[in-house]
Amino acid sequence: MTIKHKSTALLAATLLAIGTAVTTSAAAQAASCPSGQFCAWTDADFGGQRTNWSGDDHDWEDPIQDEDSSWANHGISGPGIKDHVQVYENPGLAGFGTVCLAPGQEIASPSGWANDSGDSHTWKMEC
Ligand SMILES: [Ca+2]
Ligand SMILES: [Ca+2]
Repeated sequence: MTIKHKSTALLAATLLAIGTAVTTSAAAQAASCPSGQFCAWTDADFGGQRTNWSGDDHDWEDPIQDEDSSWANHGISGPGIKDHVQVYENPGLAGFGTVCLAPGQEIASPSGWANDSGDSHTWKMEC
């Protein structure tokens, strides 16, 4: 009886450990971006170097300037809150918009010329 309990506890602990490992691994694959912030990475699939902002930035700097290849909007959403993020190809919110992310949206790989184009971004009400 005691042995059975022990082995059940051991099994449960093992499953728990496996579950934790899987969760950690999955989290590493998805976008790791602080709550309330907009994040951009120099590589696709949220790889390379990350830059993150809570507000606007009208003049991106190294390493993200013209190197952005994946993006995540982890901004706080709610009525009357600017919770969308628009990225522009030039500093000062100028030129073409490259990517625009709804709240919670993550873009793992760039489409076409949006890759390595960003120079500024702003939070806005909608895309
Ligand atoms: Ca890049
Ligand atoms: Ca640019």
